[in-house]
Formats: sequence, C-alpha cells, structure tokens
Amino acid sequence: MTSRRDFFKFAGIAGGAVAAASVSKVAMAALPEPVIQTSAETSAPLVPNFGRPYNPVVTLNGWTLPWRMNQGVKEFHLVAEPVVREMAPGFSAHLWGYNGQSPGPTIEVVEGDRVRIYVTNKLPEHTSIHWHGQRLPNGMDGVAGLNQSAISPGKTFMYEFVARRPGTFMYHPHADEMTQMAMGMMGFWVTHPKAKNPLIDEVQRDFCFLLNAFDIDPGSYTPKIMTMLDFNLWSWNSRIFPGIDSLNVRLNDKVRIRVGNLTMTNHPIHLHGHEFLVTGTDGGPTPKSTRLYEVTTDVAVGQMRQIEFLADEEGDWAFHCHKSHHTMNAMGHDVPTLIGVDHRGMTQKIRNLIPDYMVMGERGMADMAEMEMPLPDNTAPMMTGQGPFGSVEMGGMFSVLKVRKDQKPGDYKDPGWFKHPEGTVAHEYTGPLQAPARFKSEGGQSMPLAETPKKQTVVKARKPTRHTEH
Ligand SMILES: [Cu+2]
Repeated sequence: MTSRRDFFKFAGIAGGAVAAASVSKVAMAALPEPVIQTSAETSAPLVPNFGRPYNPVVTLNGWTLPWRMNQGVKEFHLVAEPVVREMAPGFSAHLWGYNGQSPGPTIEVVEGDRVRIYVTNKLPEHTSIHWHGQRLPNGMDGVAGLNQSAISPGKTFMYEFVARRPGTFMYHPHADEMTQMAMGMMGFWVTHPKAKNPLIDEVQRDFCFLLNAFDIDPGSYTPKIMTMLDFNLWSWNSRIFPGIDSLNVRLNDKVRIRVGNLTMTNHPIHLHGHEFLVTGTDGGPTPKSTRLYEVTTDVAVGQMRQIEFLADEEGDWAFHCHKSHHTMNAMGHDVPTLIGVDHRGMTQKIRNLIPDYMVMGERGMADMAEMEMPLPDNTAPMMTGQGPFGSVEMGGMFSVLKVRKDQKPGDYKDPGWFKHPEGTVAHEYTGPLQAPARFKSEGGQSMPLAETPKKQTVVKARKPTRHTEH
C-alpha cells in the first residue's frame, strides 16, 4: 500500500500549502474507519455479510466501499482527496477522487436502508456531495450554497437519508463542480431492490462504470480543468483502453451493465454480437412496454443507462463508445489528414529538427499504431492494444465482453483470448479473382441538370485540423 503521505505530495495542484489539510485524530475516532484503495484493478464483488442480502455489482477497475452497521444505519466514510490514478499501465494521472481512487468507491445499499455517509474533505478547497438521482430530504441534496454550507478543507460533514427507490445512481461534488469533476471526483451508487420487483430481473453478472473524460497534455500529469469539449482522454472509470478490464461472463449468463455519464458530451455505447434491452434509466426501472432490442444506446450527459442481455454467443465481443474519436487516446488532435500523400523520407528529415514530429500515415492512421513513435514520458499510445491477431488500434472508451462456456459462476477472472472453432475466422481468399463487373443501370439523378458542368469536381474528405465538437 502506498503511504497516505504520498498522496499529499500531489495536493498542491490548485491550492499550494493548504493542501494537506489535517483532520484531528480525535475527530476521526468516532467515524467509521476510512477504507483506502490503492489499486486500479477490478475488485471482486463485495458480498454483504449482514443486512438484507443482494447480488452485488462489479465496478470495472473499481471497488465497493465497505460499511459498518450502527444501530440500524449503514454508515460509510468517503474521504475527498488528491489521488494518483493509473489510467493505463505506464500512464498515471494526478487527479482528485475519494478514498485513494478516481472514481471513488461504489456505494451499494438496499431499498429502504437508512444510510449515513461521512464526508471528510482533504482537498485544498471546499467541496460537497450531490447524490445524483436520489429521493431525499432537500437539505441532503448536496448543492453547496443552496442546500448546505460547503465542506471546508479539514472538515467532515454527515449526510443521512433513506434509499427510497431501487436503481442506478451517481455521486459527485456540487461545489466548484467544473474543477472537481474535471479532476475526477465522482462515484457510482447502486440501490438494490428489497424484494422481488416485477421490473427488475435477477442477473448472474452486474457490472457498472462511469463515463468520464480528461484533458491531459502528453507528458504531463494533471488535467486541464478549463477544457469544455476538446478532451483528449475518454475513459471508463478513469481508465483508457488497453487499461480497461474486460467483462468476463459465463455462456448463457444474464448480464446487466450500468453506465453513468459525467462527461460533457453524449456517448453511444455499442455492444457487439448481442442485442440488449435498456431496463433502467436515471428514473429507475423502465416500463416493459418501452423496452426495445438495440445494439447501441446513447448515454447523454448526466444520464444513467442500465442494459441487460443474455450472453449466449461465445467469443471476445468488442464493447465501446461508437464515437470513433472516443476510442483514441491523447494526440489524436491537430494531426493533418495525409491519406494519399507520399511523404516517405520527409518525416525523418523533419524529425532531425523536431524530435517528436509525427504525421498521420499516408494510408490512414493504422500506420501510426505500428510505427514506433517516440512517446513523451507518461502518456498512452493513441491507438494500441495487442489482440490475438495483431494491434486492435483502439484507445479510450473500449473494452471486451468475454463470453465463455467454461467460465465458473461468480468467477470474474480474465479467461484469455477466445479459441475460435475451426473454420469460423475470416481469412484470406486465395482462389481465382474475376475482373470487376460495373453496375450498368441507367439513371442516377433524380432530375436532369439544366447545364452539364464543364469540369468534374472531385472532393477529398479531410478531417479539419482543429475540431471543437466530438
Ligand atoms: Cu464517446
């Protein structure tokens, strides 16, 4: 375990010397002991050993916060603090989060539970927590200035309410929100139903993660908090591919995946090989009559979506955001499109002058995944990930659903790559090739032109060098 003092070293991001706000030992003694996580691995589900039983969730590259029972109240202790988050192997970011990680731990309770959450502020500035989507007394809603005083550095506040409705929720600060969310402060919350609910099916696997985004210059460690749209790291639970763990399930498991969006844009989340139903939103379980089979569902800003499907196709199925820029890591911006331009030899000459100079390949971007580009320290390659057949050429919001016959019930370990049955992999055709036959049908224009243009115009698609919208 990393020493807690190590975290304070990085606390000078915005506030300098006030960073290591001290919390007195006496004051902490009455609180539930804060549990700190230093690893970015996916933790095993936290099976409750008291209270009402439920089927716990698995947080991708995250964990569930243990609690204590105090006279019928479930007590949790969140510590808002600077953290170092490994976003992918070899790439760490200096973020703010809770209990050692960004996002913070997932909180799991049961419908009807009385919940008390102590929030200790070890940030260099004030904070608060808003319990996104919950029914609660107005004074517990966490909007600093509106519903409560902000929690000053070094102070601990108490929130208490009954988890009134089952569903998928999030928590995040509602004080200097722009800074604190851009720095990674957020977490997941799941309220399990207290009894059989006609709209909530039992599942064998229940995964959850938050969509978040950061703007961290290659070679640096701290996000730029003023960025509104032009983020360069699109992450799931502050992890980027190939740092996002796969979702490992057993063949014919019923699977639920809960996704919350705390970025500044929408993310069409797409699953290969299966159709799913959206069984829940911010407002709770969806009425059955509204459920459609889909393979992509858009998760807008501030929304939560809960999808369910039967994992009845074995294999390694891609699961990702369908915005292609969101499956890229840093440095995807400001690279001119050079498809069709022969610049062989030129790159090396320029690199003699500008060592980090990099251009897009003349045949597309795939070249870049293979080119051994010199990377500055502490960044992730733009597109990477070695699969069984070569580079996956992905980054950002991308993972793999692994469906296996021999995955044990309750086992979340990575089973390795899928072994395809003989003759079921696309492969090169080596037989004779016919000359192409052109399609010769008449027509092609809905209306004849008044005048035939003298010169044919041919347009080449070119990505703008500076884009502001994803
Ligand atoms: Cu996206």
